[in-house]
Amino acid sequence: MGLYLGLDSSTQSLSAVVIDSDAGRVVLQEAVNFGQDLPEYGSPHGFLPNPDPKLRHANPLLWVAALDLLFSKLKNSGFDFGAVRGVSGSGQQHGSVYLNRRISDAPAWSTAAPLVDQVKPLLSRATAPIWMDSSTHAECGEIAAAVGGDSVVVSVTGSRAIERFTGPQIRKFWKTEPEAYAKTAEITLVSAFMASVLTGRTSPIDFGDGAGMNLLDLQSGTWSPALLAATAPDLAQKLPPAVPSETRVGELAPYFIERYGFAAGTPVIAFTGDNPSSLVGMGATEPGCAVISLGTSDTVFAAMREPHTDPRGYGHVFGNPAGGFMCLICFANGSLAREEVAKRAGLSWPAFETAILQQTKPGNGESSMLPYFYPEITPRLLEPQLELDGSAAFRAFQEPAANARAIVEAQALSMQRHSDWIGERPRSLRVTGGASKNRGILQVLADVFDARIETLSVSNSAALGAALRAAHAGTSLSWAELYARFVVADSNARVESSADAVRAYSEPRAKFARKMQALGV
Ligand code: XUL
Repeated sequence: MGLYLGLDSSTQSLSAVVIDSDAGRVVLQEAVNFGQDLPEYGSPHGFLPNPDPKLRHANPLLWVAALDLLFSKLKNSGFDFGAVRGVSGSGQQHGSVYLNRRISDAPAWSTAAPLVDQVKPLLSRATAPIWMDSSTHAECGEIAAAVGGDSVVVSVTGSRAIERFTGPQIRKFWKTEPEAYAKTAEITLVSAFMASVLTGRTSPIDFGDGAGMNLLDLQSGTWSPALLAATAPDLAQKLPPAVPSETRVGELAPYFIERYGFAAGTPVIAFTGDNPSSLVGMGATEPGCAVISLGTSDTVFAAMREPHTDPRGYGHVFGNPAGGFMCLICFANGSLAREEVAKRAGLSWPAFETAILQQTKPGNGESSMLPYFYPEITPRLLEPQLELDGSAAFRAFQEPAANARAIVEAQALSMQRHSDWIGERPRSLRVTGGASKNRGILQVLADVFDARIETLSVSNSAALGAALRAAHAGTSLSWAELYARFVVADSNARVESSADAVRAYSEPRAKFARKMQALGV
């Protein structure tokens, strides 16, 4: 039996998926929800509440505590860690962790104390800026100016200087806390941090997640000296090396073997970003298949034939964990914005689905919404922009069904508009993430994109992708063989577009485009 464990450390939870590569079976799925299961960290949505919507940091110790909690849950349920042949994982992208010692130089984890108590003294910065942070506008401008403009940043790193990306965040840390920066021996990503904790050694950063830092030269696969210099002093010494995603970065530390019963020598494959990992989990590492992931952030991504960049400057090019590149567009107003509408309109989640499917029509009459409850990444809006067009009741969130449809239509129109540069019009889209269970949302996506929507039987595609990456490294199975076993379309959840509905979106699409033009984005 060949069991492979995939972990996904995302914004709101840490999940595990275990697959049996021989039997072609998902053996278990388990998760720890940061807000519900670890309330002592005061992070109901996984990050530290801050009245300034531009500031979004998380406590990295929460992620470490979640790892022990998740493994304890699995152990208590009788799971045999000794049968696991390999581990890999993914993390929310761009977030960075700052350590006063390289993890490789820290004492080996002792089984006498919880992991979190041993990691705490290693932090040179108590909090980690995460992908939702948009407080580094000035630093983005400084970095771009230092290297000759945003066009240079795009051509080297695949993205222009972006507020949530790690380089601008590192620069802000250096500018605002120079002493703490000087004491920092290691700066790593959430993904590589989790791999480092598991191996007890500094883990390299993979090309998939490393490309989300504004520091990696995509062509050479090494840190760009010009961008390092433009970001902060002595940065080269503080970053782990960048490596291909299939790299074996070490083996599980004795702590995990003694405490949970993993086999000695269990290999750990480089962790990557949650989106690159989802590309694998959705079986989409070959061009021609686009994915929409509906999570805390909504993302649209696809493998790329040739790396090319978004002329509007919002999209990104990352490493594809199976080799080559992928493109990605990220929307910050994803599930938290949908939840906000549900809350303001007084709708339960099932009612939100019924509202779209049964109580409203494509195009939503005259009711529409600019859906930016929070600063937005795509289009780049540093201030929230919430605007409702329609009756007074609609504007006051007192037409719950129309309010629900309005946010979902606005999100879908935005996804379509801002993914047009990918250049391939997909006939079918694979949709994943928590909200992909909502058929109302799937129907709107089908009609706006005029495409068939498919969902897969495992909903945590990032953790599944991690398990598949561990299995790919540990067996002779090809990607195609692994996909045939594990990437199974849910035949009950296929949604087709309807010609009438497709037509109904031509005016809302034009109206949405006018709104974007008026905002200058
Ligand atoms: C991608 C991005 C988000 C996070 C969410 O660029 O910022 O999708 O990866 O975890």
